[in-house]
Amino acid sequence: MNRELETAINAAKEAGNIAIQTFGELDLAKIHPKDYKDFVTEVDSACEQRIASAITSAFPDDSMLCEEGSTANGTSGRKWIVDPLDGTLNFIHSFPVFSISIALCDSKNDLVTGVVYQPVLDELFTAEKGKGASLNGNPIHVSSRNDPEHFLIATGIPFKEYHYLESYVSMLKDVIHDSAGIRRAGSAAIDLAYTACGRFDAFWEYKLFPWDYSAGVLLVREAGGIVTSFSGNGDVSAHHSIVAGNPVTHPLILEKAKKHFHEHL
Ligand code: 2AM
Ligand code: CA
Repeated sequence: MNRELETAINAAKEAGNIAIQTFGELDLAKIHPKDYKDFVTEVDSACEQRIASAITSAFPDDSMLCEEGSTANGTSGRKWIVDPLDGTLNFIHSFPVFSISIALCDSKNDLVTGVVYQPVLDELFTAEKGKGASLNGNPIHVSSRNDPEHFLIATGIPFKEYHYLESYVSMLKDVIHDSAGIRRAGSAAIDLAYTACGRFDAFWEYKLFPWDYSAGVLLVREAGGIVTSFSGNGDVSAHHSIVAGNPVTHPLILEKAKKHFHEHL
């Protein structure tokens, strides 16, 4: 294991421990509105501080982008992308689905390291470019399901921007017909990690941020899956839209994304 992955794992576990200590007992005073229907808690900030200081002390020349505003402008050309708590609304409501997501891009902007940690289950998903993906040290692969009747598909439901709601609902109807069930877990990093290990057969969501998806995108790709934007581009940063799946489900969901979201792409 290289030093980058080791640093990311240690930071994610430390942040996970901070989150677990408050989970289920969060004081209302510690929740602050960030934006319309978007919240940040003092736990998000404490996790972010811990991760940011671990990364900057190990790699002082690297840049960093964190959801809650911590930044570093290093000279190495490499960039860490951090979501200290993905699934904050779940965390606030004591719904035990949230994660810590840490990714590293190299100087060519390629994802090279990804860690998603789900502290409630002590599940650590890791990936290194070209070396595969693992869950708690054991190799993982995307599902091999190829029959829509068996597909369990994850998504993120729009929660504050409504101009694409009709497109989303028509796509949802379409996917309902071609799957056994749909799940909305509330943490995109977990949706992608679960797609990487085959629990979910695919995942789609429109309008995410790099900290929500970067580590998870590497996990899915290193687990043998395919990830693109809704327009089929491997560079998902164009619309921050994600379609992830195995070699059978990805094209199926991508076709529906193109059909229903064409006016937004
Ligand atoms: P966050 O908890 O880090 O903000 C998927 O829908 C993503 O949107 C989640 O990973 C979540 O990341 C973010 N999000 C922000 N506000 C949300 C809300 N009100 N409901 C659902 N997801 C929200
Ligand atoms: Ca977050």
